[in-house]
Amino acid sequence: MDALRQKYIDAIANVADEAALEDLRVAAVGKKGEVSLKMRELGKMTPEERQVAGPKLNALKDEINSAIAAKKAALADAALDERLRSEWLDVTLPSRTRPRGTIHPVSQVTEEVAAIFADMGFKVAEGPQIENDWYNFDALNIPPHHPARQEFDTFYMNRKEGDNRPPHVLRTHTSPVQIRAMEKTGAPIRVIAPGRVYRSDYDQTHTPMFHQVEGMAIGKDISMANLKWVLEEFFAAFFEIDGIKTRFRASHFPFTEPSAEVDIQCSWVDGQLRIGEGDGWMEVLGSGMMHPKVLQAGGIDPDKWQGFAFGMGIDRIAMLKYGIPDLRAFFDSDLRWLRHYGFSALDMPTLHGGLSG
Ligand code: 2NL
Repeated sequence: MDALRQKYIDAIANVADEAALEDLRVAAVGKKGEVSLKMRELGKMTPEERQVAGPKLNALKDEINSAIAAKKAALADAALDERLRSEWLDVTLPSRTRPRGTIHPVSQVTEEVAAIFADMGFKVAEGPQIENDWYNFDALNIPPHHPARQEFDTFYMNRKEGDNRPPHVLRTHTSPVQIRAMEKTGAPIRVIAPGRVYRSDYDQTHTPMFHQVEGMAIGKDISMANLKWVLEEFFAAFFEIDGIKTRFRASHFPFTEPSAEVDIQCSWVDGQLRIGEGDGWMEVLGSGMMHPKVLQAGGIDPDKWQGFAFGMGIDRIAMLKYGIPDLRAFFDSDLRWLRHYGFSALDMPTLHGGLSG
């Protein structure tokens, strides 16, 4: 029995892992283990022999079991120590930089414009970028073969061979959105329509896709005076200059009568543009009273209702406000440019919070 004891106590001490330890346990005190077999032999002994051997065998079994339990705990401790040694983490390292996007100046300015006009009761209307020629042209008092159609450098969509219907177009302005808004809600109505527009034109100051915001207000007695107040209120809020001066110059658009182009006060100092001071003027907007035919096209009776409308380039006023020199860089998706001119996603423009930080 001493030999058995020595054999297993030594083996347990020298075991390398938990699997080998379990094999040892089975070999010693498992059902058919050596100690268990010895216990079975107790039955063949005389009572006197059994009285001596029984307690000894039980003690041996207990001793082996506790040696196994102790070894098991020691192996688990060693495994944990090894993990603690090998799996370390330097909590003083700077965290990995997470890629962070920025809000494009066009998106930022669109939100600013929407916030300012919302404060004056205008809702935002949206519509398709692919239009039919009725919404893009006819409804705006630009009939087929009218020379104004050529002025817009329109992108036309392809029709199937043999399909002679007039082609769809990429909208050249957001006016069709306003026609659709008139059809949908009727008068009175106050909306702005910001969004992408397309013209086949590419040079220093033109890109084939750009952004426009149009707006209109229709009521019983809406006049040019209301137009002037709304626009001056807009420019003062947008450029954050109280009492900014505007100049209305007579002009012509097919969809408005009378029509006016609007300039804002500015000056050039050391080759730098300053908005809202000096005696220079910068053209920023086209506007007028809605042409009766256009009201009619939108399903609104021009004998009962009248209104003003205006349109301006979002990219252009973004350049003016944020001092961005090159229009074409707007659409290059250059990450350095986007990080430099972009806005934080948390920097949402609101009137009460200041338009932007
Ligand atoms: C410009 C000129 C303008 C409008 C757009 C408009 C829309 C409807 C009816 C009447 Cl539905 N007018 N829009 C009016 C005047 C000028 O834009 O130079 N935009 C950059």
